[in-house]
Amino acid sequence: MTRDYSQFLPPSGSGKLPTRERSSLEKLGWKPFFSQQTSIDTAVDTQPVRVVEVHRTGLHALGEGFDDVIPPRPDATVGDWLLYDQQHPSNSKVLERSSVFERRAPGSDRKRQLIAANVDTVFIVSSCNKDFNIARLERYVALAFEAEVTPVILLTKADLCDDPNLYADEASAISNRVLVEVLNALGEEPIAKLAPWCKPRQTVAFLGSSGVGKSTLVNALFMDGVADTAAIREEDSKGRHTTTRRQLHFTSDGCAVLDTPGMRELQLTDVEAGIADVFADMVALAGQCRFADCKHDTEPGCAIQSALERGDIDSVRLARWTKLTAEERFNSSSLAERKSAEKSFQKMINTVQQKTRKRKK
Ligand SMILES: Nc1nc2c(ncn2[C@@H]2O[C@H](COP(=O)(O)OP(=O)(O)OP(=O)(O)O)[C@@H](O)[C@H]2O)c(=O)[nH]1
Ligand SMILES: [Mg+2]
Ligand SMILES: [Zn+2]
Repeated sequence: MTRDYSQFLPPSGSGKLPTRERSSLEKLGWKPFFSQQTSIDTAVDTQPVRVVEVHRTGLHALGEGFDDVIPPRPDATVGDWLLYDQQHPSNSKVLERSSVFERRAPGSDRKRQLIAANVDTVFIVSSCNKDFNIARLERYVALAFEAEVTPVILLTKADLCDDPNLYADEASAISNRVLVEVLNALGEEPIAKLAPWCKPRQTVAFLGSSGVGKSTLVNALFMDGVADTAAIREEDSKGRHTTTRRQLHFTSDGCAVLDTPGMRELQLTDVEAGIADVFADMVALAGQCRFADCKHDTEPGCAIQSALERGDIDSVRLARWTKLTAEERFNSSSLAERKSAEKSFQKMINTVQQKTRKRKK
């Protein structure tokens, strides 16, 4: 299969700006998309600042001659641009975002949690070891597709693995719209391999489990230890949650690099379109089922069941799609809807698991 990666490379015009020095705002990732939302007059009273770190007590923000902690607000996250009103901070305005990642927070309150805003490329990092999990990668890719952020899968620790291509092949099968790079994050290759996306005025983010090498890659881009790293547990390849908060770093030529703490769990919410993009073949088949509300179970005229019988689709992947879709629907519903859905959701999971078990036998 030939792949067209061109749509996922940053636009060619976003490279060097040879004729003039980049302003300090541009070095923080300021682009026409944001400047169109303000005017010179407005910017004088309320200067644009970018959130580079979220603390419990405030937002660390940078701007032109500005480096300060400003009052916290729940609707702003790392990567956001604010028109900061120094006199009345609560009047500051969060600018419309070019993209946003959010998830359903773990724990009992399960609120929506903003992960990051205004990201152009997300590096979904996993390792060629026990961390590798195709269902988890699919989740991250769905999240990126939903946010219309370019996903790139980075498989680290190739140097510790006998056959990294096995991992690369599996990851490449997720979607023909995602590029997969295999690398040794401690070696010489990261800068060259990530260069197509790490350009001036671009914001790139590293997401993935703890211990996969996100901070190691950040350090590689800076050729300097800007981020702490620590060894993983050998027996199960689990990391130690070394990075504890999301943090934007800026390269000298103005690429914003977001390091994030390893996520224990990525519960998707409001990413129906993103999931449909990852499982586009399944969605297309489902459209051919006789009944619009087909559960792809025992209904007559089910195109999914027919494809399964013909061996055109993989039952394990089908089970992942069914589970992810049901989970997303559940997470995106209101609390009241969720309570009533909880029972049927659990029942569905049990059925899927039973079926997968049977098919594997
Ligand atoms: N040999 C080898 N070691 C790597 C590679 N990538 C990361 N490591 C090591 O793996 C360990 C974990 O790397 P980190 O960069 O701290 O991982 P992280 O993803 O930032 O982890 P958290 O901050 O806990 O989320 C460190 O000891 C790194 O030196 C790689 O490609 N090859
Ligand atoms: Mg880290
Ligand atoms: Zn069906």
